[in-house]
Amino acid sequence: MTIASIDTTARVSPETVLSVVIPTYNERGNVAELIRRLDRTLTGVAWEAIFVDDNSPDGTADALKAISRSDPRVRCIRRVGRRGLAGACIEGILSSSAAYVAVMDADLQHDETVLPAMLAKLQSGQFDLVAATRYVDGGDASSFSASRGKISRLATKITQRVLGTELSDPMSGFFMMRRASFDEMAPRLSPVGFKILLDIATASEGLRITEQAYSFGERFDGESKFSMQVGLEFLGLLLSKLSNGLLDPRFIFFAIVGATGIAVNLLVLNLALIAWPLSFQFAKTIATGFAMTSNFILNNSLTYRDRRLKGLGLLRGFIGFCLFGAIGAFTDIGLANQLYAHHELWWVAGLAGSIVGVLWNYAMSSMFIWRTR
Ligand SMILES: Nc1nc2c(ncn2[C@@H]2O[C@H](COP(=O)(O)OP(=O)(O)O)[C@@H](O)[C@H]2O)c(=O)[nH]1
Ligand SMILES: [Mg+2]
Repeated sequence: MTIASIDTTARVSPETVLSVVIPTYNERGNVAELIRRLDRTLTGVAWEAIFVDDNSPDGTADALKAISRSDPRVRCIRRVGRRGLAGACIEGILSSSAAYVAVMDADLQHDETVLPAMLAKLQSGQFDLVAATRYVDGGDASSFSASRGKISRLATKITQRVLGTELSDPMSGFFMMRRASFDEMAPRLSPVGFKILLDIATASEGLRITEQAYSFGERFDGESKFSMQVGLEFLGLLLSKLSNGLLDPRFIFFAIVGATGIAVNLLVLNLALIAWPLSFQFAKTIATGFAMTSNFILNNSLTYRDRRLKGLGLLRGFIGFCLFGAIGAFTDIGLANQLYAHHELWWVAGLAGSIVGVLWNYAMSSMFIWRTR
């Protein structure tokens, strides 16, 4: 058979105009229904659905694979060994070649019937981004539980005040934008955290934004992944934005964890001195051991949550963390001694030593332990 004899025309589909990116973690029971609804709503639009699944234990990726066998508009990027909503959205968007990309949740809380209106707004050429919002006329967030609603409104107020953003619902994860605008800002976005819209909307000046009201629905199936941790990550993003992007959210977490390490160190030292009043050195060794361990555990489950180490990797990581920590401590002490010898301002010397120590530990942890760089 010669190549010329192969008929490819049957496989040529119209160029995709809209990619809908859907991050998933344990959403097996929702994906088929979501695709059905997208199909019903997006008539006349050449669309595709890009699911980004972080290796959900419930087999979401398998369910999607089965669907995509008969529906070529559906594909799934399965990420192994990583977690994180923002990072998943970024990867999904970058994998698209359509002119417009939307991001929405898989649980059917985001009303897909507003997608055509959002697309029309972008196609008018007047806007770069359309944010779907629960808090303008026509929008509705009444399906939030009372406490979740309170948290959401409070976080919205703080965000608006701190960042000066005009978005009425900056915490939303439902939006559509021009792919070209995204490409331009992609290197500046943080893969950590839950609130990618907020990051995007504040990542570049001059982004032309408009809103689209919608009613926030009930979760169709499964459970919410909202947690204390998500709240903390959001705080990290806010602080990072406040520093004008100078401080990476990850570094902010690393520094906060470091501060809790100092508290643990002092607390355990105090207790150990009560138990062994005669040996300061022994008590201090125990205190430092505790602080190192708690720092490692917190960093593994918070700072580097998306790269969390497990099993043997966890043990290896812990040993490395302690070794680099010891080198960091030497550097800290050495530098502080030098500065103190020349300037005799104890706190300047001490602070400078600590800052270099933290930077060293952060750089080594990022490069060699959790390997984010
Ligand atoms: N890929 C990926 N998706 C996630 C992760 N965490 C949450 N999601 C998805 O993000 C969307 C929003 O999460 P959800 O639990 O509904 O948050 P809530 O609506 O704020 O309660 C859902 O589609 C989740 O499956 C994650 O770590 N990785
Ligand atoms: Mg949800």
